[in-house]
Amino acid sequence: MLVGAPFDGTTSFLPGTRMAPNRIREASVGLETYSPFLDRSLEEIRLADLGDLELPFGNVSEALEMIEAACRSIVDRGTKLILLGGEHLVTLPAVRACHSGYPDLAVVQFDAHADLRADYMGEHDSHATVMRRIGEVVGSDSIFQLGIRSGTREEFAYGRAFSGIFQEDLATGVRKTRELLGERPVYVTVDIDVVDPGFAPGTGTPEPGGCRPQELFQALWALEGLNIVGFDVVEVNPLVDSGVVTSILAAKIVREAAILMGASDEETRATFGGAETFGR
Ligand SMILES: [Mn+2]
Repeated sequence: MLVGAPFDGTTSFLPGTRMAPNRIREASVGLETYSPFLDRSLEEIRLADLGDLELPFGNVSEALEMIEAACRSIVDRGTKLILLGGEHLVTLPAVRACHSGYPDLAVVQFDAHADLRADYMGEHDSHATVMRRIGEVVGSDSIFQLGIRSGTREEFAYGRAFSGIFQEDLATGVRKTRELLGERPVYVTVDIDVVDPGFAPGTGTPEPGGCRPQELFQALWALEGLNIVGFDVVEVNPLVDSGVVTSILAAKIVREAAILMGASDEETRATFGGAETFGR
C-alpha cells in the first residue's frame, strides 16, 4: 500500500517537500506502467494508493505519531508499505512501524548524507539525525548506508565504526549488503539527493558529486529477491525543481520499487502510474 506523508517540519535549508507526494503522483501519469528491465507491469501487481495523511503543521511529534500509526495499520495487515515523503524524518516512524511487525528488520539507505548526527541544532528528531535514531531502533549494525558523501567528521567516524555498511559506491555497497542481509526483512529508504543534483535538482539539501539515475536503478534492481517489506522516497522538493524532472525520477523509482516488491494487497488496483483507477 502506498501512502503520502507531506511533512517538512524540520527542513533546515529549502522547505517544500510537503508538496512532493502529489507532484510525484502527477508525474507518474507520464510514465509507462511496464518496466522493461523487470519485465513486469504495475498492471500485474496489486497496489493501493491511500492518498496523503492529513498532518498537523508545527507539531513534529504529533505528525510522527500519525505517520507511525498509518504505517503500522498497513504492516499489521501483512501488506507491504510504500511511503512518499516528505523530508527524511518521515522514515523514522515508518521504520518503527515495520520494526514492530518484523523485529529482525534491516534498513538500506540510499543518500548523499549520513544523517547520523546525535542531535541537530538542539533537536533530537530531525532529517539530519534520522539514521542515528533509526539505528537506535533496529541496531546501528542493521543500517546499510550507500552513496554517502556528506556529513561531519564525527558522523563519518560513527558510520564507519558502527553501521552495517557505510559506503559511497552503490554497486559495491549493494553487493555487500545482499550478502549480509540474506532472508532478513528489509526497509529501503531512498533520499533523492543520493542522485547528483544535475539530475535531481529538486531537493532541499543538494550535494554535488552524486550518482546518475541509471546507477541508482541498477542498485535497486540488484535488490531483487530480498524481502523488502517497506520502501520510501524522500526529500523531493517540487518548489526548487527544474520543471518536474526530479518528481518524474522519484515516480520511476517508486514504479520500479512497487514492481520489485510485487505488492500483494487486497483487491484494489493501482491509481499510481496511470494504471486502472480504483476508488478509495
Ligand atoms: Mn537524508
